[in-house]
Parts: sequence; structure tokens; C-alpha cells
Amino acid sequence: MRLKIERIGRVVRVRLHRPEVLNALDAALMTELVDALAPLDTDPDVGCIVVTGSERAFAAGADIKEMSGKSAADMIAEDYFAGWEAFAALRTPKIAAVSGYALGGGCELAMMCDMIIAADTATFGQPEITLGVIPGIGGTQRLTRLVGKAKAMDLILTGRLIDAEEAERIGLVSRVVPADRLAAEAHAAAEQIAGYGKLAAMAARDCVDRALETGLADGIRYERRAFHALFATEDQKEGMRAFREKRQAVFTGK
Ligand code: CO8
Repeated sequence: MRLKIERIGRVVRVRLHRPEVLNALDAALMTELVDALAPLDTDPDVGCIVVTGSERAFAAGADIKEMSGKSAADMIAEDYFAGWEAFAALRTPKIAAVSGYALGGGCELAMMCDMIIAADTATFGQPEITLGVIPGIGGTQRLTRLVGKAKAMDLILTGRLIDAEEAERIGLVSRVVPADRLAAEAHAAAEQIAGYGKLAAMAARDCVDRALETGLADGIRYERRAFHALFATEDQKEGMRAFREKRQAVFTGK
């Protein structure tokens, strides 16, 4: 087993567990992760997923030993690592709780999540250029959208690693917290998100992601339609009724 999964209330915590290779991402881990999370994604009782690693490494990249012997024909025939898009496409909000190295595919995996909460000891980077390749699980695309061309080019062309403080400054990371607070802070954020209506949370992340893919006018129309659709939910009725009755809303995900 390359993962440790636990469910705490409405939060699912997934810990990558390949300590001997700093959680390097191989095809088996990808499949295990996607297979484990797919059924939870449609479970109304799962409101948020936290993906984390060890203190030393979130993930030090794609598994270089697995990849190194492959030919281009192998890569094309397998459509190697295309399965990661199934992880990115999960609709339940996902938080990456990053301690230690998040390099190459590890940084890309973190960027597939909706928020990155980093320990102050975390290190990020896209060092693929040092291996004679380039990011291949969305790094050139997601990093550029998140931090802009100047920083993305800097990181991807030089392969230099950055600390958590710089990652937050350039907009890669949502929050930086002391290392010993990482698990608690990530869980608290996840519980907060999971406490809201899941349909609204899914719509919110979908619309924010849409902003990375579309023009402003289309994005605003998309958002407005999503907003309108939420008026078909019981959670919208409950949320607004609770506000008017000056009480805490109780969301059911319906
Ligand atoms: N893959 C496989 N094994 C790894 C990886 C990795 N990415 N990273 C570390 N390991 C292994 C090491 O080989 C070592 O194993 P062993 O003890 O058997 O030699 C063990 O983990 C511990 O690592 P180190 O001894 O190197 O630990 P250090 O603390 O000295 O260094 C580093 C830590 C700096 C993180 C170092 O291990 C390192 O540079 N790792 C590689 C980082 C890297 O280059 N990542 C990018 C990988 S390429 C990638 O992610 C491309 C994704 C796109 C795929 C697209 C497909 C379409």
C-alpha cells in the first residue's frame, strides 16, 4: 500500500507513503490514489480531502527509477501519467498539506489541489530540466497560471528550489504555517470547508478553476449560471434562512 487513508468526520486524509523514495510518484501510487478517491468524491458525507506526505517529503517528484528505462513508444502507448488528470478532476475540494520536498511531480500534485498549505520548512520546485526533461503533469501550465510567466520561467528553466516563504509570496501557496502546526491547520481548513454545503463548495472550486481557462465575459456568465443553479439546492434555502433567523446553518449537501 502506497497510501494511508483515514476518514475523520467529513474530512478524508490521504497520506502518501513511500518513505524509502521520499514519496516518489509511480504509476501504482497514481492508480491507488485515483481508485481510492473516486468513490469518495461522490459521497455526500465527504466534504474535503487533505493530501499530505511525510515531514521530510510531500513528494520528491515522479519516480525517476520507474521512468528512466522507458522509451518514447512506452510513454505514448501507456499515455504515461495521463491518469493524474482524474485526480485533478475530482470535484470535492482538495487541500495539499505540504511539508518538506514538493518537487517536480510532487509540486504538480500539490498544484492539482485547490489550496496548498505549506509548513515553513517546505521546499518547492520543478527541477525536471536537471534530468533532461520538462514538467509533464501540468507543471508548465498550472504553475504559469498560478504565478505568471516570469516566475514560472525562472523556476522551470533554472530548476531552482524555493522555500515556503517565496512560494507564498509568488502565489503558489495559500498559507504558510509552522511545521508542527501543519496537520492541525490543514485539518481545520478542511473541516471548515466540509462544514459548508458540498454542492456550493464544488461549484465554487469549479468556477475558480474556470477562471484559469476562459475569458472574463465567459467566466462571469459561467459563474452566474452556477450561482443560479445553487438556488435549486436545500442548502441555499437553509443558508439564507439561517442568516435571517440569526442561527448557524445546518447544511445537508442537498
Ligand atoms: N524518484 C525516485 N527515487 C527518488 C526520487 C524520485 N523522484 N527522489 C528521491 N528518491 C530516492 C533516492 O534515490 C534515494 O533512494 P536510495 O536511498 O535508494 O538512493 C531516497 O529517495 C532518498 O533520497 P536522497 O538520498 O537523494 O535524499 P537527499 O535528502 O539527499 O535529497 C532530494 C533529497 C533533493 C529531494 C533528492 O532526492 C532529489 O533531488 N530527488 C529528485 C528530485 C527531482 O528531480 N524530482 C523531479 C522528478 S521528474 C518529475 O517529477 C517529472 C514529472 C513528469 C512526469 C511526466 C510523465 C508524462
